[in-house]
Amino acid sequence: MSKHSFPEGFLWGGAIAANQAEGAYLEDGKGLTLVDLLPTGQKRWDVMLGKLDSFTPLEGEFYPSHEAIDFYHRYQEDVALLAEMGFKAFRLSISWARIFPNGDDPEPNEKGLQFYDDLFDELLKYNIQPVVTMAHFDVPVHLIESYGGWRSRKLVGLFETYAKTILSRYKDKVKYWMTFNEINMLLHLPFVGAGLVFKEGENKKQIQYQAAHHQLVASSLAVKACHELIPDAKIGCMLAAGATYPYTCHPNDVFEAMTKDRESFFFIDVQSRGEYPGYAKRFFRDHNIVIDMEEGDEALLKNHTVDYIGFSYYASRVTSTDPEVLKNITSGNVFGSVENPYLEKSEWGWTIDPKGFRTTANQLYDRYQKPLFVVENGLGAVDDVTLEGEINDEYRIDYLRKHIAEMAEAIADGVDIIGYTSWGPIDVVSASTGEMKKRYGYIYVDRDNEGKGSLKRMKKKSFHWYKKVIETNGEKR
Ligand code: BGP
Repeated sequence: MSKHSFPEGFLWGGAIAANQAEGAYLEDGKGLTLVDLLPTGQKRWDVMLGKLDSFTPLEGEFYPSHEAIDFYHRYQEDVALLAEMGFKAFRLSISWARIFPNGDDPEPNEKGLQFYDDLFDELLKYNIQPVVTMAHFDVPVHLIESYGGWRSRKLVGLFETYAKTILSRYKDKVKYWMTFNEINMLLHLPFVGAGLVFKEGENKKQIQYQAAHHQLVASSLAVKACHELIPDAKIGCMLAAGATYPYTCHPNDVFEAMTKDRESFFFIDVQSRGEYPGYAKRFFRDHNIVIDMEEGDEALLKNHTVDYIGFSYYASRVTSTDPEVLKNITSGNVFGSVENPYLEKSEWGWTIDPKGFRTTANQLYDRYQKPLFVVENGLGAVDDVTLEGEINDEYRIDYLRKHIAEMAEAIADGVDIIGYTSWGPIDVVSASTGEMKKRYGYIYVDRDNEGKGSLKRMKKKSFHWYKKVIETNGEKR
């Protein structure tokens, strides 16, 4: 395959989220967030899907976010390793509950603010650009108990206060922002995405789309605040992307694939084009959904659109309208997909589709004509440490190499991509399974599913490989 080059200043790096890395879940005044209450095992899925009748703190073993990889205390060592790989950018999220422990406190928590100040200083010391997600699956628990999470309009104002607080505090240190991580996840994991729990008999779709409206308005308010407070910053949205293929060329399948993609594009259509698309309005009519909008919402959405499109890409999906075919849905990934006979899968059943990455990037660029930022991509796999202490993760290198090659192709297609932060450059807790054994990193963390292990960091084979990729701006891969 011919090699195409990456633009100068391309932001190579990696991405993590507060709740999957920091640990220290109650330290220095932090309040509880929804992930702190996710148990391990089957019950986890019920909670994530919002299936519980009422929200009560659960008993049992908890998602290892309580300690995670202890990034809160070890970030200096970790940042030094990222710097050794030559990172240009590091995406991380701020935990809302570190800044406002209950989400609605009158004053921010200074110790929480200080932690991110120190972390940003550490990154900037090595010329690593922080790329900050304001909300990554961690609504403060108090907001769920008191207001029902994002179903309440109240959260819009609270989020705006939080956004303005962090924007003003870090205005000299952070130039890349994004509002809600994988905003479309609200439709698939409503508890995780928006702190939603449903009561028996409720119209779930109504509640989800009303919550979506609140997040979209909150996102616009954050964009507005960012542009006012930090004129030289860029603020984007973040979509869990992945092209949907029709199972056959039957026109019904083709239309269904488009419809599935639009379920996700809906969010970005509002955040980037600034208005509710016609297909969404029709969907609302067909499903008796009535969005309660306040005066001024539409103007706000229109006037404060995002500067770039952030997205994660792990896999593509296949859909069909044939009930027989639909019996073959695999549930490895939250999106669910009909088996694709042409593709291999990861150990967790996620399809591996580098070409789909190029397709997705092209689709997004065709649709929005704004710079794209690939803020998550990678392979979750079990890693073995040899007796010599080596981790030979050739499979990970192979996945990333192929995806980077297709990203180069997309750039050659004319797609404007400004950066690539692969997921979990240092192993973190898995969002979907709560496990440690599903690893994405270039840096291994000695910790297992039961929370045992020294937390020692070790370089994997991919560490040296990715260093070379960055050093040569993607030429050597
Ligand atoms: C995305 C999330 C991340 C992340 C990643 C990998 O959906 O934004 O938080 O964890 O997927 O998923 P998992 O950890 O479930 O393998």
